[in-house]
Amino acid sequence: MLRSSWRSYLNPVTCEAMSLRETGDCLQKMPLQLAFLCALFSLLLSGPAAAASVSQEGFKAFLGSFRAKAVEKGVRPDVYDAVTRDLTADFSLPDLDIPERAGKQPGQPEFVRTPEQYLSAKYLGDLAGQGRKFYAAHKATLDAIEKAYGIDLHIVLAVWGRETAFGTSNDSTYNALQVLATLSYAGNRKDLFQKNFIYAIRMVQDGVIAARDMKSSWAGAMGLAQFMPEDYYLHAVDMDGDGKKDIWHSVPDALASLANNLHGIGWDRTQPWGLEVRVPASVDCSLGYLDIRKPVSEWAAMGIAPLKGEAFPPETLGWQASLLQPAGVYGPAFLTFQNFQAIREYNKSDLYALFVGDLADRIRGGGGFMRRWDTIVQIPTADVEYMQTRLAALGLYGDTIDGKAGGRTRSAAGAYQKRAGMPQTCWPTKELIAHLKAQEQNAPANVR
Ligand SMILES: [Ca+2]
Repeated sequence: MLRSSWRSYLNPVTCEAMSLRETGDCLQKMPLQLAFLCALFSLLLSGPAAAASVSQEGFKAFLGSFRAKAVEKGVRPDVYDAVTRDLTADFSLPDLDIPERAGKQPGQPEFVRTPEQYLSAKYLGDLAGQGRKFYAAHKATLDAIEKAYGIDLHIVLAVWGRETAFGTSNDSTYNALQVLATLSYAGNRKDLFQKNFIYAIRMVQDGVIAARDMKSSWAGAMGLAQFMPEDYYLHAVDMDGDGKKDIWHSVPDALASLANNLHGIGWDRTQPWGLEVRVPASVDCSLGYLDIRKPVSEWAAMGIAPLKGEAFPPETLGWQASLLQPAGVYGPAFLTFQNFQAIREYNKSDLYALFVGDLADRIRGGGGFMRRWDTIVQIPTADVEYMQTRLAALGLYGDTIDGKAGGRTRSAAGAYQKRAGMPQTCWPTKELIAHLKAQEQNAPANVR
């Protein structure tokens, strides 16, 4: 889906668990191999040649050469010229592909947020309170939206709460045209931003909004629902009937646009997103990965049981479910169903989907996790990357080296622990890192 591809557009490089509002944190880090390649590249180019890579003059030249492409996509030449005449590049933006910066990467954060921090019970509780008030204030609109788009309005509200705290914190301090033009010229994902730069100019041309009023996030996301210009053309709707699709000021328009965007994600109204469960120590935690799906009855046969109630309700036994342990054995565990996958279609992150699912439950009056998070001794990001690199070398891990303990990483850690006869945690621990280091020392050269 276009939306999810945007939401998670950086995931292959750096960020497994991230929404638009979190990209700033995430972008501070760059994979070691990439940083190394960039540094090597800079060295090869040696000095002045590399340093001349981006400039305001270069930006102007880019705008000149990009004109034909924009016109080919339906932008009128006079509109293009008017919009770009006084544009300057903003080289202070994150995520720019600038060789000068490669040698001076600020480095990665030493630690990433733990699941407990990401899923802060206090923040979720506060947002749920806002969400309930919001629901009461806009009940008629929300009911109409639910009817029109067939998506659970609590999920729509929860996504909105997650993205912008119900429109109260959307960080729109930039101008969309300036940031999209800059990222089109010097960003790490030029294709994505060039497409949206053209859509942004189209918005001016179509009279949607004046160029000076196109306030956005640093990445060009606009309005109450933080839509990219392309999202606007694909999903924006006029819910309040004033003839305009106003995602900036109209709550009904913004909410309906979001619901329209979520419409295609495959929500099953007969199922919850998941259930919190207890997992006996005998269960191999490396099975706790989204791609491993089994009927609830099979999980139950392993001794997994719901935390609320004695046993799984009979109607759930045939549902396909995945085991999710966001902090390995050190915190709450869940069986997740199809709707969890649906939320991940919007943003491919387990923690994001868990946040949205729980927030929706809390707005509905339930939610919250029963099992507490254990205190986790945080492993530095560099050590998690080392672990991922070693697990990859050992054939246990095939995903990005990103220093984050995502589902594949946790599962691979558990698989290694099982193979090594260690207690399974499915979470990076000092003991696991030490074991991997010793293993590397002792291994024959061909498996290092
Ligand atoms: Ca409207």
